[in-house]
Amino acid sequence: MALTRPQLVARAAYALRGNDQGRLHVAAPNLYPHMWSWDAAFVAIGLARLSTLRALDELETLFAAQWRTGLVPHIVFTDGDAPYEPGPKRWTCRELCADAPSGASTSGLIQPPVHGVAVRRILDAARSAPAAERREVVERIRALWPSLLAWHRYLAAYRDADGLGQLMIYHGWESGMDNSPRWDAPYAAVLPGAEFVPFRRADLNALGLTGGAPSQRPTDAEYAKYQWLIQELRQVRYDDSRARDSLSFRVADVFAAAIFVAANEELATVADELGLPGADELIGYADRFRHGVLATTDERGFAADLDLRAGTVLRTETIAGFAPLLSGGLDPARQAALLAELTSPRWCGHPALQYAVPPTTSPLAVEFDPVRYWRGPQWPPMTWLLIWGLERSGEQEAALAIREAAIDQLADGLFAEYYDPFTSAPLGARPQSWSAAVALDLLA
Ligand code: 9WN
Repeated sequence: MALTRPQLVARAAYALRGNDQGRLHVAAPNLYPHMWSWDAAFVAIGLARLSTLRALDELETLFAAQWRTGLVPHIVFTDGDAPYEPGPKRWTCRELCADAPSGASTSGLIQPPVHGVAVRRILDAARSAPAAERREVVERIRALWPSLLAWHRYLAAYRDADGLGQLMIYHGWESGMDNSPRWDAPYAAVLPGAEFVPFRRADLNALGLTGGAPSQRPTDAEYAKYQWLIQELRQVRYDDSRARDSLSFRVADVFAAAIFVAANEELATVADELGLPGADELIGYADRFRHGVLATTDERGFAADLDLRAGTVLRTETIAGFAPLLSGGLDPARQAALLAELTSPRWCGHPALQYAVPPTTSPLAVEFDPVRYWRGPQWPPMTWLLIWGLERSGEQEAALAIREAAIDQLADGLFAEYYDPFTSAPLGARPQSWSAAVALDLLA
C-alpha cells in the first residue's frame, strides 16, 4: 500500500538511520556494507533536509579518504572488514601506491563527482537553520574547500589530460553504471589473462538475504572482467599516467562529464557566496567539459560516450544520452528535441511503464532487460539527477511530471536499489541509502 507523504518522509529517515554508522552511511545493508562515493553525495543531499551538520559529516568522512593526487575513492571501507568482493585485500592500494591515504582503507577507482552539488544543497538548506548552525556549516565548507578543489583539479588534470573535456574512466564501476549497455563494446576487448587470480563473488549471497536473484546482477563473465581490470590497475600501481596508456578499458564517460559540469558550476556559486578561491577555475572546467559533452550529441541532442582505446563513438540508447540536461548548453531546437525524446515512447512515455520515470536503458533497445541492474531498471538517484537538471535548466513542467511519478514510485516505502520499469517491483538491495535520501529531498 502506498504511504502518505509524511509517512514516507518518516520511513525514509528511519531507513537512513538504519544504515548510519555514525559519520558515514553504508550504501545498503548486506550487499554494500561500506561507503560509496557518489552514494555519499546523494546521502548528503537527502540528509541536508534533516540535518545540515550530519550531511557534512558524510562528505568529510569521504574526503578524509582522499588520495594525495586529489582522487576521491569510489569505496571507503568500513572498519568492520564487512564482506564485499573485491575487499581491501584485493585492492591493496596502500601497499602499492604512495598516493593512497594511510588513515583509511579504500578502492583505487573514482565515481561521478556529484559532491559539489551536495555542498551547494547543504549551504542552501542552512539558510533556514539557526544562525549558529549556519555559521558552523560555512566554517566546515571552508575547511573542506581545498579538498573539493583538489578533487576537481584531479579530474581535470588526470582524467582529461588532453584538455578536451572528456572524462576518462578505467572501469565500468567508475561510471557507477557498471553493466550498462554503454560499456558492452569496450568490455568485449577486456580479456582476463592467464595470470588472473580467481575470486568468489559475495554479491549474490548478500542479495539472497533480501530476496534478490542473479538475474538482477551482472553476470559471472562480467564480474571476471571487473576483477581483471583491478588486477591491471594493481599492475601499474594505480599510477594514472600508466593507467591511461595501458588499461584495456579506457572510455570517456559523457554522463559523468555532464555531472562534472554541473558540480563545477554549483561550487563556483559557493566560492562566490563565501569568498573562497577558485571560482574562475571551476567555471573554466565547466565550460571545457560542457563543450566535450555537446561535441558528442546527435540531432536529438542525445549524447554519446567514447571508446578512447578503440577510437570509436559509443552510441547506445541509455539514460546517459540525456547528459546535456545536466550540462546545459544545447541550442533551443535541440533542447526541445531532447525533451521530446525523454517524454517519447522510447523513454518516459513508453505505454507499459508503471511510473513515467526514465529507465536506465530504453525499453525499445535490444539490450533492454527490465530486471538486470543498469540494463533497464529505474534507479531513484538517476531519476533525481534528471529532475534536478530539468529544474535547473528551467524545464519546470517536465521536471514536475517526473518528480510526481518518482514520488509515487518511492511511496512503496522500501527504498529499493532499483525498480522494474513495467511492474515497479523492488529489485536489488534494500533499503538502499541513496534511494531513501532522494525520497527525502523530493518530498521536502
Ligand atoms: C561497484 C553502491 C554502488 C553504486 C553503483 C552501483 C553498485 C558496486 C557493485 O553499487 O556498484 O561499485 O558492487 O555492484 O552500480 O552505482 O554506487 O550503491
